[in-house]
Amino acid sequence: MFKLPELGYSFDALEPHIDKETMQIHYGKHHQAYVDKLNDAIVNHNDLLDKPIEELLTNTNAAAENIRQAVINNAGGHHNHSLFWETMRPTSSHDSHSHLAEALKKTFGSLENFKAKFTDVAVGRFGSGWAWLVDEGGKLEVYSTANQDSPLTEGKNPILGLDVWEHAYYLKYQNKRPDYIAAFWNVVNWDAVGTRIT
Ligand code: MN3
Repeated sequence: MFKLPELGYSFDALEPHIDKETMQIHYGKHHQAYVDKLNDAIVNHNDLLDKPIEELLTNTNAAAENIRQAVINNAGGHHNHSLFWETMRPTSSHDSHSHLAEALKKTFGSLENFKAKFTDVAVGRFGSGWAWLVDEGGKLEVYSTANQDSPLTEGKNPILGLDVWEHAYYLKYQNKRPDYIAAFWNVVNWDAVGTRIT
């Protein structure tokens, strides 16, 4: 059965950009609920129980029709959030800006251009969803998905993701999604993102 991954830092480690209470609820309630609902959906499906989460998402047709949407939603929710926690690091730590900076510069012209494009996509996602930097066969791309839909289901490898559901920012930022996105850049773990490039 699936379970919550270790967070790797304390709930207040991303303050003041991502507040402690949001982290407690987001990780402990929202992410936990995706894990629980995923386990509930597949409990009687032995063929799915052994599969890694990535495989559930790359081949959603392997799930029986009556549980398929639950798998898409909750395996997506579990994988997206697991990646999200690892995409951030405590405000006290620093990163080395490795080969990722070069790749972003090559694709988007500059890091600032990349951030601007990503921000546009994140602000523009109507309703709930995620903004992504994906690696598709060595080609970097920015786009967004609705709900908990995973880029893996579309054959794209997510290397940086930002949750733009209101539950990710409403307590601190209320309706000001752009302020939350701007704050996010202060806690991005560029080293972790860089290791995900294939
Ligand atoms: Mn969330």
